[in-house]
Amino acid sequence: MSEAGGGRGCGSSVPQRAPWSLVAATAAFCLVSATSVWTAGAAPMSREERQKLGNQVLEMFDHAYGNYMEHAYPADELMPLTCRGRVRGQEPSRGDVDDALGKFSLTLIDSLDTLVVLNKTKEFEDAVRKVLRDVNLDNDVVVSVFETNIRVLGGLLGGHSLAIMLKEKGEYMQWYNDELLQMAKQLGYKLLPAFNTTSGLPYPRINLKFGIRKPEARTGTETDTCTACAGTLILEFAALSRFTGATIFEEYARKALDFLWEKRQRSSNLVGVTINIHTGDWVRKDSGVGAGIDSYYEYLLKAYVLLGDDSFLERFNTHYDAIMRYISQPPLLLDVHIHKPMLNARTWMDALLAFFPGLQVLKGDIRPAIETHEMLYQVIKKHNFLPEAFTTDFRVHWAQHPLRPEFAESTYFLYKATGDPYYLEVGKTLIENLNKYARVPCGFAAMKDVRTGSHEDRMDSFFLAEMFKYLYLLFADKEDIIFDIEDYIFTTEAHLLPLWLSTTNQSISKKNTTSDYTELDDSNFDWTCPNTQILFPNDPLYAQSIREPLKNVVDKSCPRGIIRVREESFRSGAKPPLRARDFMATNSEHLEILKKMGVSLIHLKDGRVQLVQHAIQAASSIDAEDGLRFMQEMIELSSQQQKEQQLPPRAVQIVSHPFFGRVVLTAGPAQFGLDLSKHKETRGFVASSKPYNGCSELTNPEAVMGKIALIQRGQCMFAEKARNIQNAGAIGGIVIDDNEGSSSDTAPLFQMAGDGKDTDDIKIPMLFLFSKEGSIILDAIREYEEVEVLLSDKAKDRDPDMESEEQPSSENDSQDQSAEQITPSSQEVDLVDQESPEESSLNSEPESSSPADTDNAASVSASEQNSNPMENHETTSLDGECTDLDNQLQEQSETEEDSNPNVSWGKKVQPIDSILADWNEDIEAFEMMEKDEL
Ligand code: DMJ
Repeated sequence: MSEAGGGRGCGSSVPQRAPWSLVAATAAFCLVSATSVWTAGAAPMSREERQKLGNQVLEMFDHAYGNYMEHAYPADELMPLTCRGRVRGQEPSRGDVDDALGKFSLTLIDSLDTLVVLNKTKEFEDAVRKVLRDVNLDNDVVVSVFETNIRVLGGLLGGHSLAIMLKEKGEYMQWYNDELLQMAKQLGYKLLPAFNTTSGLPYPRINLKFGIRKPEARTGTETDTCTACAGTLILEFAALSRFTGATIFEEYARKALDFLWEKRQRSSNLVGVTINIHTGDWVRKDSGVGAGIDSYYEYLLKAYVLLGDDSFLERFNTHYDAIMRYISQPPLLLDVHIHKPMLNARTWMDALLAFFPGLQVLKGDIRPAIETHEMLYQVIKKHNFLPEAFTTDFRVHWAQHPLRPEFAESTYFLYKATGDPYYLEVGKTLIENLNKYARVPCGFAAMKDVRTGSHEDRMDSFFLAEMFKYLYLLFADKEDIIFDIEDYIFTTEAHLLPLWLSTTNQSISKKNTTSDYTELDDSNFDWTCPNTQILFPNDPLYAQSIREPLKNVVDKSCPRGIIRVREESFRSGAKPPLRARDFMATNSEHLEILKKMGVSLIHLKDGRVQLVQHAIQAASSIDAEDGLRFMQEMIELSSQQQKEQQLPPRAVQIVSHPFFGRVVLTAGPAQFGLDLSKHKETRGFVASSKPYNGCSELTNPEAVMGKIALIQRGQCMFAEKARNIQNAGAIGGIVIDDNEGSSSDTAPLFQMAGDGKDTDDIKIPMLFLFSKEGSIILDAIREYEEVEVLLSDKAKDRDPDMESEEQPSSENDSQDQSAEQITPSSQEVDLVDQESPEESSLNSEPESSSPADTDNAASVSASEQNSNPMENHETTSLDGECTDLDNQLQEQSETEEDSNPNVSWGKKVQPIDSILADWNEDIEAFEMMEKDEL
């Protein structure tokens, strides 16, 4: 590793070459010889094993890239379950996520520099030729400015950077004449109209052909953008300017950054998630380091590294100080309000923040990086992947996982910083999980639900741009890479830009830059570039000693005490504030505390209680703030509970050749028949019923006997179909949506309801698949005839045995059937088979209704019998032990189901619905109040 002598961060004068010359190997600079001092702790990994893992990464990359090139190219992305390209407009819209797709062979461009890092120079040369030959940047398609910048502009620039490096070496790319750079410049000019705002913040979207605001453009009416969207341009734009000499790009990106800096909340030094691009007002005033903000911070620090401009470091350090003061609650990183930074804005974290430990390594703040990374790793160990969001007590909040690379990125940087082989083992686990759970015959599929192991037909381009780079580099030695990685900086999409750009075409670097600072606050440099002696006081077990106290933080998590520990100690001596989850309406002490906080309890005529807060009635401003937080926690708690009470989806896993369990489809459950969450899975070959709609006695009972019958949705009740296939001897049924093109990727799942009568006679399990997932099975039958599936609540782990397993009998079903109880749940249900899925959504978010409280007070309603919504969960004992929350939630939902035994025609039996409606009103009232206050 290079020491980057003369690095600005350690206090020398203005850099002659690169300000920090590590960066691609980030921590190397600050933590020079950590790897060489390693002597104890986790067992060192032999060179042989590291090479083996590196080769495994190469093989996985070939599987992902090869399938993309064979089955999807020139489309933007591969759909790994249906093994074809995702072409925008030809698939049901997935909303914003599709804005990354510009019909410009996104995955190929995003993969360019990965090919070089992985030593696939020949393939790189071919790929560059294909980009030059096939890619059109002038499509009539509206794309995200942010995504196009980081993935396409970044991809082209990364490709160019390594193309010129290879050319200089004299073997490959000898024909190359800056063609990728010319494309990048063309794209840069296409993005510039987005900056035509008075603020200088870019519009979030642009039409590649028509720009913005012309009628043909179909975009330009947006008023808001996310902070990361406006603040993640400087590396690519500055590189483009410096490579080409066209200064306009760097100027525009700087202007946007200057504006964001001006708009930071001055007392907290934090920024919100969303900003109005015309007025500069914060639209969302919550602030964290994950979704919506993440790479804004990343680019401030990296802009300093790449461009050597002190003002970026100063800004970063100011924000970092605020992050560590308010958002960092080690090992957690929790969003807060920018105006009230002591107030948590959420009780959950998103997966994007997993990049932050890596950035902390670059900053040189290793301890919290180790802590947060360890916490994240434990969440991964629990769920195999990092769910998109998880709660402060580490339960799943959003269950999907689109193969994000952020955790691998942080793992790589922490390994570079500490040399601790523990991080190699972490990387090994990531590789194993990807192969075990995400690998499908045609690539790697995103996880739709980490709990069930079901897949989404999606392989995002960042998986190739980032994941394979970081994993390969983790196990590589210097000599395994054909160039010096330390001469480059990673963009947020892991594209490589050469550090020599810092001294090229510098003319614009000072122009138009607003900075409040003339002098740097040198004390910040202590943080920025810590002395290795301090970080590793000759202690090779340094990282381990930080991880040790966190060893069981996830398993032993208990909600109480995790949130805001810092705040509680901050008021040492004082009684900790009342938490919403502890509140009991019958506890007189609690009522007294409520009063002090300005919260009053109103008994409504219908038997419910309502909580209303008037800050002005609080005993003190601290009590008022506690009250505000209490109300907010109540609201969070309620919406969290709603989510937890939703019945999780089920899984249909294809286990026969050549799938061997690799394809897992998300299925909706039924309110009748065998409950797969309580019983073992059902496994069997599939057969189509005749008639296919299953609405009358089957004419092909011999074909479905002992098998899992496929039935088409429509014409009659779900229960009727189930009875008909059961009578024909089927051991299970899969209803396939007749709505062509429907998919669980785009439509919310629902439960199949009974027919309003007694359905105890239905003993077999029934699952619902949308048409796209259903056609994966139908296609498989066409191709392989014999297709065996497993119906379960969670996909079975794949192992080599699955490939050789005999077809099991369905004996488990017959044993279980007698014990089967129909448990109508309090979920939204699809009562009528012909109803459209959208009308009855299992996952739909509550709609807001008009504010109930004209006093601008926050109000919260709950059923009186359940005035402590978490009462059933509150099992934290005094000595800090917790019982298993998941089990309790399960128990709770079972109790609720039992007390709600009837599901009847045309009526959603959901007392919870009315409660929810009240809560929604209250949320809005609460938000209004907050707005007024601010
Ligand atoms: C990538 O496209 C980039 O890393 C971006 O900054 C946010 N995260 C995605 C992958 O998760």
